[in-house]
Amino acid sequence: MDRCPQPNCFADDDTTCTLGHIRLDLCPEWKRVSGNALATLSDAGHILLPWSGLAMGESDLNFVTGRAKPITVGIIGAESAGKTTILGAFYLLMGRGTLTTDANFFSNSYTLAGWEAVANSLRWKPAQSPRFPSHTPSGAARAPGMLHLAFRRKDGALRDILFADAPGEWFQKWAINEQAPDAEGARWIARHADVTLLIADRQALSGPKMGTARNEFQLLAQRAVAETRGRRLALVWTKGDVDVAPAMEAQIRKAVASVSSTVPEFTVSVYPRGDCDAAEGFRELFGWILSTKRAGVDLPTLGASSHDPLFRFGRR
Ligand SMILES: Nc1nc2c(ncn2[C@@H]2O[C@H](COP(=O)(O)OP(=O)(O)O)[C@@H](O)[C@H]2O)c(=O)[nH]1
Ligand SMILES: [Mg+2]
Repeated sequence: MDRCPQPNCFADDDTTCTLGHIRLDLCPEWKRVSGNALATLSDAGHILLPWSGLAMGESDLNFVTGRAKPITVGIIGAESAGKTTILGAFYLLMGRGTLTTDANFFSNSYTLAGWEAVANSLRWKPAQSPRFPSHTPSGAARAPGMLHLAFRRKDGALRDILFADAPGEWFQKWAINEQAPDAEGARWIARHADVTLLIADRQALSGPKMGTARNEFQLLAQRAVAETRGRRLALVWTKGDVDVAPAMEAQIRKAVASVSSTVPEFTVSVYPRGDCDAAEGFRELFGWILSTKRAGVDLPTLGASSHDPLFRFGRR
């Protein structure tokens, strides 16, 4: 079958059935259109979940956005720059209870299966050392897969965070041509990200193709910086265990400096460096992400203006 007729159903892409059926052969809608008439009352006892736990697409976001507007984190970087590894490391540290301090407790996640898929290969298992996550495929999907985490602060307030993990190919196309038809996902991230992590891959910036890697980073930084327009941006060096020439580091910093001279910098690595625990870099980065505050809406006092709200607030 080509498409489930339910609006916003992506079951035929092996992702989320909008009615919550994990097994498609139990979905009455699916059976109806696929000509299998056996679907009926026998399914009534099944408990349905409205989501699958896998990474979310744009139309699943109402589970999260109905509660409060989440903070969306866009991870922008070239292919194999270490983007998915950052997410896997966050999840493993969270599982050990060491990602955040007492000021922010893990509360819930709508995408635990998605997190597992990312982090599973990074785990130590009996008779097998960890591997890196498999390549994030660009495939046919046009929007990024979103991973969700929610934290509760000491004062009881909840904070939802969405991480957009996208394949590097999208960003490379977007850096060259902002309007590239197959860079829709990169444009989505640039438009929605409250926090942008711009990834500088130390391995690429010191390897045999370091010149190309630098040029690509400069293009990507230029585009990302132009799009941030006052939103938070950090420079994140991945593969911190790899040495990079100081002159190259300076060129990378210069490429992001046009936004402000105080772009925060973080270095992460899955290997320990000197006395420094490998987890520390990831914790620092996560702490910075969690410190993001939503700009409050500044409501004018009543009677201050008789204009239509459109002229007071504009339209965003
Ligand atoms: N040396 C080193 N290599 C890393 C590190 N993190 C990731 N890598 C390498 O980078 C590759 C790509 O990582 P991945 O997270 O899939 O990159 P993505 O394409 O940006 O999501 C991995 O397969 C590893 O070989 C690190 O901390 N140190
Ligand atoms: Mg990836």
